[in-house]
Amino acid sequence: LPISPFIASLPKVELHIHIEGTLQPLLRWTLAQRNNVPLKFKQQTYLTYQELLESYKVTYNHRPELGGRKDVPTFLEAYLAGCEVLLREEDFYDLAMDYLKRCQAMHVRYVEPFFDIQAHTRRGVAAGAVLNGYLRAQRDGAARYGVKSQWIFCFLRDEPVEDGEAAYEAALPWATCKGGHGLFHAVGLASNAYERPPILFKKAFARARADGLHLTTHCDFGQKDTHEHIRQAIFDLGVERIDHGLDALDRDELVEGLKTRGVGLTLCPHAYHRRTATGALFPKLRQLLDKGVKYCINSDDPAYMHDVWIDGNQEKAYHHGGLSKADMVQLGRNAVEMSWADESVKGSIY
Ligand code: ES4
Ligand code: ZN
Repeated sequence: LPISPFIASLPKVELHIHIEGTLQPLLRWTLAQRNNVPLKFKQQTYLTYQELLESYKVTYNHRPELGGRKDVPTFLEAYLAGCEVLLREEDFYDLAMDYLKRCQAMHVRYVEPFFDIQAHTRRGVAAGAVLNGYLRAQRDGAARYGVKSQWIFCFLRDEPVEDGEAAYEAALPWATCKGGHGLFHAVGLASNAYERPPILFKKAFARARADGLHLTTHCDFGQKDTHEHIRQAIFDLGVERIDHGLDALDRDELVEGLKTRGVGLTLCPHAYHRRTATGALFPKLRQLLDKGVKYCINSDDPAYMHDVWIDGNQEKAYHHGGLSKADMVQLGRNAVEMSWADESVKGSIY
């Protein structure tokens, strides 16, 4: 789907993107050479850049535990395999600068990227290498590309809660709170949600709230127990946003909860469209608008989702969702309102 001039020229705010999910084949190849890391994935080794490029064309499997095939890799397996080339502070810096440069080209003015620090520290990478790399990119990206960012620490929900709490403790000096370096201002919950309900992280989230940080959590589309996860996120954790959360549409009490608590959804249409028929998916975007649920359009993991970035996701919503230009502008404004940017930044975007 080509990007229309209307979508291309919209000023943008992105609130749901995993920085590690922006690692494109060229940078991955470059970092593999620089760090002398073989490009292995499952039984395969990518020996040429062409082979690596080919590997990005697949649509990853939906999770086998939810009825998917066992012989096709899952998205998370591919995403974590990509992370293996990220070892040094410079690598994390280059990854983030690559993305922020692309933001400038897409007219993304402000972004709140997620980072999965545990995906790196559990491989033996020092937390400081990850955090200082992103921190330098936060500063240089704003100065060089005019793209401001405030970052979101994600707990890996399929790891023990205590491991996440320890990772949080180690990262806290890089947060916005009390004299920190100011990299991240929020926490989120990512990775495999299967039998890992948000409630498990209630204490960790309460701690982050007490530290003055904002709260969001993934409630992926079509997951097992998705409605209960959304209910917990709204009513038990008291998050300010939900990442995905599209299944709330099925239940009046969840729609009502989102509205009365002012919880917005960060949707990623292409992520769902990979495994959902057009006619089953896009009417939901119209319905959410009609019901008065606040949401915005985002990209999730564009490098691993057929190179579809925020503009491509907006184009899909515009083209398939029956949304008007005015609706699209409203969704852009929603992103500004749902963001946790300083008022001065919010006021500068539209
Ligand atoms: C993710 Cl698509 C998706 N789902 C869950 N966790 C994630 N982390 C990065 N991308
Ligand atoms: Zn996500």
